[in-house]
Amino acid sequence: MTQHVTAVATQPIAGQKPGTSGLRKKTPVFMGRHYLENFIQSIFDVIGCRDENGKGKTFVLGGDGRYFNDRAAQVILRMAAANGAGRVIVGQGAILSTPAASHLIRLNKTDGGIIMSASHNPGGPHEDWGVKFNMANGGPAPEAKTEAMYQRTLEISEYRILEAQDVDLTRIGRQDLGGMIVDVVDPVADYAALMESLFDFAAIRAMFAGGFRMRMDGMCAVTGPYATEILENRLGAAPGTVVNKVPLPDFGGMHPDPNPTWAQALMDEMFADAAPDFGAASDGDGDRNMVVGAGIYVSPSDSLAVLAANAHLAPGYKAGLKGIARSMPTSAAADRVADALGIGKYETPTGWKFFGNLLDAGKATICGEESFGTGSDHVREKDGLWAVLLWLNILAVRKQSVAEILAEHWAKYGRNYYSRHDFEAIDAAKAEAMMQALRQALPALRGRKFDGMRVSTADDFAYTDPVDGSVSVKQGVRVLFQDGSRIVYRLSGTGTEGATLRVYLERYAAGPDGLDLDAQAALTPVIRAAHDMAEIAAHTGRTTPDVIT
Ligand code: VG1
Ligand code: CO
Repeated sequence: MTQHVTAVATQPIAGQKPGTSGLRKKTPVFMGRHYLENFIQSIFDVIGCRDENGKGKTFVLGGDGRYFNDRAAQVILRMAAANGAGRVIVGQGAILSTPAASHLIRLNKTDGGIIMSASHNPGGPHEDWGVKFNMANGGPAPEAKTEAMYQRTLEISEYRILEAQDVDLTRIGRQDLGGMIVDVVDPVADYAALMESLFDFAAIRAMFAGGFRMRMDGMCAVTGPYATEILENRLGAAPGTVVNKVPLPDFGGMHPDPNPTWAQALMDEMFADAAPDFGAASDGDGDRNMVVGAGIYVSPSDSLAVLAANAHLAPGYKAGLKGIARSMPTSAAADRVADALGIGKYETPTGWKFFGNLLDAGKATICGEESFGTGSDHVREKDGLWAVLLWLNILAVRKQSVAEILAEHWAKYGRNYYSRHDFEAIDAAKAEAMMQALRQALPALRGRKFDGMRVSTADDFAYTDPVDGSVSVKQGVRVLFQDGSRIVYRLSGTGTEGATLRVYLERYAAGPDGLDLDAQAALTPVIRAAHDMAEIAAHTGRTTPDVIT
């Protein structure tokens, strides 16, 4: 077929700088003239669509089903063809959860993939849209690559696009797009097979058959089809276990961020009389998870620690773990497990891209973030359903409730009380000024007392990757106290409006007493210290957080 490639003249557009996880903007911004095209061309310019022998590369394409994904997918396909790519594997309906995309990239030994998602940010014509590139290992592009893409957006003068009709993304099978192969695949099948290879489906099936009840909230985002196939069809969970299971372009108006604030309905059900045994929710693109037991919320930091301590109970991890990695703001609960197991522990900056090297090098097997993200070396993204299934596998083997498992965990390791307080949509300049003032105050903080707690060290977290030596600075201000308590301050890198200040609070209780307090109550002095030290009210005008997790 003759190619009709148009080179469209364009100009750099300011602000196309990827954040913690790709480029996220308001949907109308992305729909603006040349906006998507400039960024996609910049990705292709940095990654290249042909290998050194001139052979077209293979990419994966999919997204969380949000508004504009369908049209963006057609643009991306036409641009991939025009830039010389040989083949693109697309999820049917342009749907792929982020972990499923990561798996397809690896399974098919492709050259990477493009994921259309703004993850936990709301979707719709007036909400958020986003896109990111994952490398051939299945993981988010490292900072050096995203920075190169950003630099490219600042000098771009044209993009290449094929003149062609839309590809039929509803039809599974092979199609041609100007000489490029487009393979439309079932978004769920390969991912479900991967899960079956890791977990004891027979044991989980027996647990459901024995009357175990679960609620899974898909939040009208991408997880629904995956959860329905795996939990209801393959594991025999009661029909209706998965709710809000159809991905909608606006997520049904829900905010697909699985935390106690935004997954309120699930929380209410899990704390009511006759609550199910286990509850879970996932985010827009299926990489996050919140897990809840009957009458008990599991903080993500604790979930990571419990999963790491019990992973050997699942077939995929029976040989044990090589190491555990957590993002810096995540509590040290996982470190205690690593110490007890005598394996490596790693502390990385926020964002899954920093785990990739540790996983590739075989230094870590399980990774986690306090922001409801857990995953392992089975893919190179965090994986919401994976965490839910590992919990189910552990529950099936231990035959205990979530509450009992947590109580035993804390009795053994002590408890890291933990919470994150978010102050949203703050004036960006004010938030920056607060962080700046805090950084300047760091040297003078050491030895000072707040609420009876003395500061032992205070710094601005910098990370040197142990595998490739790359350095990432200014990753969050952290203040450690002599009693083991800790406060971390950082600004979100995924928002699209103003600034979000995240304050991470932690306090350790060794036990045996004081292990079952309410987290906010246990953290009261740390919360007060956090406000005093950073003068949050004076800088931002805020005294109470918008979201508490
Ligand atoms: C947030 C979380 C971070 C997570 C990132 C992407 O980033 O804090 O832990 O990796 O979102 O998650 P930030 O910069 O806003 O704090 V997802 O599920 O939105 O891709
Ligand atoms: Co996500």
